[in-house]
This record gives sequence, structure tokens and C-alpha cells, in this order.
Amino acid sequence: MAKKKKLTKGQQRRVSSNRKKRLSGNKEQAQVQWQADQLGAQEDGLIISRYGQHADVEDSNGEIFRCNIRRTAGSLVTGDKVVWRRGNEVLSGISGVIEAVHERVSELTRPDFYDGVKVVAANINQIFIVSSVVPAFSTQIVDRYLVASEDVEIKPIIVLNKIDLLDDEGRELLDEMLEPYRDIDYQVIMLSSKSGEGVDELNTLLKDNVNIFVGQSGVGKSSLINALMPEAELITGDISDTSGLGMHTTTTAKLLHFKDGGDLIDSPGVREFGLWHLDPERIAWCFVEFREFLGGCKFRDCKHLDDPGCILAQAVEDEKIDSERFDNYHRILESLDNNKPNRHPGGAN
Ligand SMILES: Nc1nc2c(ncn2[C@@H]2O[C@H](COP(=O)(O)OP(=O)(O)OP(=O)(O)O)[C@@H](O)[C@H]2O)c(=O)[nH]1
Ligand SMILES: [Mg+2]
Ligand SMILES: [Zn+2]
Repeated sequence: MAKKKKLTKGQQRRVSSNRKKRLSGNKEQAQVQWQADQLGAQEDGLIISRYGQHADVEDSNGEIFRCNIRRTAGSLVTGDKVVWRRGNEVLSGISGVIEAVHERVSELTRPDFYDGVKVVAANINQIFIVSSVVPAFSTQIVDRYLVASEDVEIKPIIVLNKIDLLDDEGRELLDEMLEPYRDIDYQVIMLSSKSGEGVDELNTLLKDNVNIFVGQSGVGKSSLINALMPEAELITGDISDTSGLGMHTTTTAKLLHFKDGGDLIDSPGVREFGLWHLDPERIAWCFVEFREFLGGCKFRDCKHLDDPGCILAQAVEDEKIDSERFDNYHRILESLDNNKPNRHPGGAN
């Protein structure tokens, strides 16, 4: 592809809004149909992005084609390996049809208020939890993502972006806040996509893996990807004063390749990563440092609050468990009751 000219902010906005219009249920595209003899043989492909009834599929030569999704194909997301067939001509911008999805080796899930449990991305082996100092760093948000990662048994790594905004004192403070995570063997990287500090260290961890960036809107996921692969040219944006959300916020997960091996998926920021598809026992297990104590409380139904003989509370007292992590665990449990929709996610009715 020819190198794109840099667009002005206004142009970027128009391109993005036109793109959104095109993507949101273009009737013409939806009705595209080939007869069976107009479709080529089945071939393997990789889902780069999913847009409602369509998806961008990459063929074995690295070329990308927008395709329809056959109803019988089942759900598919970024990172899925699929079987598709190309049409003998491009109809209204659609090049072929996806017929089936290969079995996944992993999936990152999150509950959706209307749709039950949704898959965010498939076949990844590392989750980078991106946080930053603007919006403010929050261990609560990090812990929610850690729980989600542990639940699907995909390795999480914590990234703190925008350290260029911190002075020495600020860095020290953040470093202290992150110490409990290092103590329980999570990798932590402090970096700046702006100054480039720490980006090489991140690059080393990403190489040859299939990675996803997750985290709140505005923490700099897309900016970081642009710093890692300038050819990606992802649109990034300032945080709007009124909504507090990014103005060029990413709306769909997108998979990108590293030149020297490995993939990286940019994902849209979410306000709060829900965990109400998990039960309290599972959430406790997802706090890795709790595991060795689980089952050791005096009462089987111990809520690990002020129950007598609570081994977890004792471990906090003995400084074997970080008290802020313990607090965050309780806050997650409280949030389960507040956020759960009446209809159980994934339930039959
Ligand atoms: N000072 C500073 N600003 C940064 C850095 N990285 C990103 N930003 C700014 O943070 C804002 C948001 O960046 P994005 O990359 O769009 O954030 P995002 O995480 O992709 O947001 P969503 O797509 O909404 O989820 C932009 O204004 C960036 O310029 C950094 O290292 N330092
Ligand atoms: Mg983004
Ligand atoms: Zn207990």
C-alpha cells in the first residue's frame, strides 16, 4: 500500500465517522450473495477485525479481505482462525464468505449486559494490562483485569504508561504501589510511549507471542502500538474534557503483526471490566497469592471478612497478603451484586 498522507484532525474525524457509517449495517453489503459456483475453494484465514455481520480476514499471503459471515459459522472474534471462500468478484466491497471457525486454544472473555459472556479475542497467550497516570493509576482496575486473566489462564503482564508525566518522587510512589505485584511474580513495566523509555523492554516480551492490550480508555494502548510499530498508524486521541473518554477511541479490536514475529491486538477501552460471570470462590482463586490459603478457614462458608478463624485475614495481618489486594478482592465481590443483570449471563432465559 502507498504511504498515506498525514490527515488533519478534521479529516481524521470525517474519515472515522464515514467509516463508522459504512460499518454500521450497510444494507447493500449485508445482502451480498454468491451462488455456490461463484465461490472458490475453502481456504484458511485469520480474523483481523470483526464488524457486526462482517469481518476482515487475512489470507495466507497476508492480504486482507472484508467478508460476510455465514450464519452457521458461529461466533467469531479477532484472532480466530477460520475457513473461508473468496467470491469470483467483489460485491459492494465484500470479497468472500467465512464458513467455519477453528477450535480456539484460548479466549479472553467478559460478561455483556445483553449478550451473556462475550469473547473479546481468541488464541492469545499474553494479556498486557495497560494502565497510566492519566487517567489516574488504580490498583482496583488492575486487579479486575488480573482476575479476568487468571480466570482464562492467560499470562498477564502489567504496563504503566505515561511515566514521562512523573517526576522522581511520583515515580517512586508508583513504584511502591506496584511492588506488591512484583512480590507475587507478576511482571511490571513502567514506560512512556511518548518518550520511548521502557518501550524496548516491552518489545522483548511481545516478540513471538500473540498479545492483547487491554485497559481503560485513554491509557495509551493505541499510542503504545504506534510506538512499537509506526506502520500501524492507529488513530489515537486526546481525552475529552467532558466525557473523560478518548476522542479517537478505538471501537473494534484489531490484530497487527510484528515484522519479526508475533502479533498484537489493540482493543477498545472499557469503562469497567465486568466480572459478574464469576462466582466468589473463583474470584478468590484468581488472586494468585490467596491460593495456598484457600480451604484453610475455620468455617467452610467463610466470607473472609470478620469471620472468626479466617486464614486469609490472618495472612493479611501477618503481611503475607497485601492489604490493598485484599480490599480490592472485597470490592470486586461487592460489585458483583451491584452490577449483575437480572438475567443470568449465558443462562437459558
Ligand atoms: N504524556 C503522555 N501521553 C500519552 C502517552 N501515551 C499516550 N498518551 C496520550 O494519551 C491519550 C490517549 O491515547 P490513546 O492511545 O488513544 O489511548 P487508548 O488506550 O488507545 O484509548 P481507547 O482507544 O479509547 O481505549 C492521547 O492523547 C495520547 O497522546 C505517554 O506515554 N505520555
Ligand atoms: Mg485506542
Ligand atoms: Zn476466610
